Amino acid sequence: MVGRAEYGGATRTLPEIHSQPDVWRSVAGVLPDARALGGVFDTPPDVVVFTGCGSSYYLAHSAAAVFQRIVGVQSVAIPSSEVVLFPELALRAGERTLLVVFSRSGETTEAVEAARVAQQHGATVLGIGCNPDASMVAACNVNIVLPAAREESVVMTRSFTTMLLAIQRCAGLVAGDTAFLAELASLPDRAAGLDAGSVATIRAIADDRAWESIVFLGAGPLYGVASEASMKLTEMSLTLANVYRPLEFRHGPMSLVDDRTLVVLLASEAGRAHEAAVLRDIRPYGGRALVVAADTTGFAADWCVPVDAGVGDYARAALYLPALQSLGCYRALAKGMNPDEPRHLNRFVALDWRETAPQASA
Ligand code: F1P
Repeated sequence: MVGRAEYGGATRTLPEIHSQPDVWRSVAGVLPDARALGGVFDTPPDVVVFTGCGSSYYLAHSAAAVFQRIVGVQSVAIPSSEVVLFPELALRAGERTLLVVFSRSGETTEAVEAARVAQQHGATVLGIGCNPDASMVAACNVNIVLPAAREESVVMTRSFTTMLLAIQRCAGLVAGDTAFLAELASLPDRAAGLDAGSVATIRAIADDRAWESIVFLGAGPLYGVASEASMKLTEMSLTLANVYRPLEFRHGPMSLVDDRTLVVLLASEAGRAHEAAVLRDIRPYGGRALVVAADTTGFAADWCVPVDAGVGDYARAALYLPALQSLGCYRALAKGMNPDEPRHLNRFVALDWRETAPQASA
């Protein structure tokens, strides 16, 4: 076990980040074939609603993009609180709906309640989490549990990417897409974001006090991953972080850019030329840029971190996170904070709804 000194004080979070490629290898054992899906896709749903809270909601965004592309079924991402408070926006009568709820702990009140509400509305519910004994397990029709991905740290790192790989594998199994399944199987060996050169780049950015706020840009299947990267900077280092789809940035948020801004582009292959143009448009306003891409050439960026080019946009999403999770961790350490103990946060949010539940109508 590497000592505290080598990780500059992050005794739990950094080793958990670095452990991701090995933990990803556990997914195929949990989901050996389509039978592990418990029949939830035997009758194809009309729509798949992905849901969760916090990081697990951002995971739902990437999951919905992957599922719609690989399976071809209409897929959307909705926060669990919205499923509970506005079920009519998530669960339409007469539609065969599958609700997929992500929750590392399986104890987040809104997530467990969303599963219960969905069942009450006739939906089938698939739970994906890391705790086999959680309340969520009983609230779902079928569960996929990944205990090897659980962290000791408060913030989610390997649990996020491992649950993402699990739902990606589900999509490949449902679609019978052997090429996509092969791409996923190759990911642990492609997690190049952890090589020494990338870590050195990330540490240099984290130590650079010329920037204060940060903007993440990600499109398609990368928007959820970009949202998660933004949340890591917020949770671990208390950095003001925003996230947008790249081409949305010109439509207002561009006014944010000044010489204290760091823009991080998670570049896709599909949108590469347009995304590169956004970075070029940003540079005259000051600020620095990091591009994370399969091919980092041709971008107007101060720093580049490569991710493996050997798989497509829909398989590659998880590869962007080890480097960006590390940025949040090292930024916290550079600011004299402990990323293992983020301010005001717990491992999950448990609410006592006995006091705030809508009063039963007279
Ligand atoms: C959801 C969550 C985390 C967040 C914090 C509080 O947890 O919002 O995303 O980082 O730990 O809980 P879970 O439902 O995935 O267990």
